Amino acid sequence: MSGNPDVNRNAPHPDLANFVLVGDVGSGKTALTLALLESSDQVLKTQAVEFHPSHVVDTPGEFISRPAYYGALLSTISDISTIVYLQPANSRSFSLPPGLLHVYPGKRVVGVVSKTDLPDADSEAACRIMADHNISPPYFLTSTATGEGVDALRSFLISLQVPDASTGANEACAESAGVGENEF
Ligand SMILES: Nc1nc2c(ncn2[C@@H]2O[C@H](COP(=O)(O)OP(=O)(O)OP(=O)(O)O)[C@@H](O)[C@H]2O)c(=O)[nH]1
Ligand SMILES: [Mg+2]
Repeated sequence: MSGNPDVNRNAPHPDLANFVLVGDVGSGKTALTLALLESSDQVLKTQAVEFHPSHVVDTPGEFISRPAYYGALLSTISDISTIVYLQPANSRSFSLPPGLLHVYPGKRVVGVVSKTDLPDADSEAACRIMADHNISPPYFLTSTATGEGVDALRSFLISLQVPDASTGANEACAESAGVGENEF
């Protein structure tokens, strides 16, 4: 894992740190990672865990779509405090493995609706799916095609580096989700 401060010093957002993106194959993890980092790298299929500076970690979707990879996922997230879970706006299936967060009950989970620009997007439904699976609001509605929500998510993730901050999410979606605290 690269936590090299010399590398990070040149990053546009040196305080963006300590989170891992998880979500189904093609849910938009790599595109969102690069947008958050303001990287001009090409979005390619993720073949293995990718460690960016400051413990920003992009995972292959196979990590959660194939139980054989759960062990690899667990070891990848072990020393990272925040899990960013992507729920595509046009998907009705929830893909965070059941029980994953029970192994590491101290993790914060940030719910992100990805691909909100798609014609068949239903962001409200995506929020409800996360709420139904005990991911608490706020939720962040994002599109790397339009840039929607990327700055707000980045600000929120940076704010997590200091205690007791939580701003910038889509409140309307959070309210419509109508859930309380999660159990993680
Ligand atoms: N329209 C639209 N397309 C997106 C968005 N985000 C990602 N995509 C596209 O969706 C495809 C998959 O995006 P990736 O970022 O590679 O998805 P991933 O979750 O990293 O996929 P794996 O690495 O296979 O797990 C690519 O063709 C992206 O260009 C978005 O917000 N809107
Ligand atoms: Mg990827």
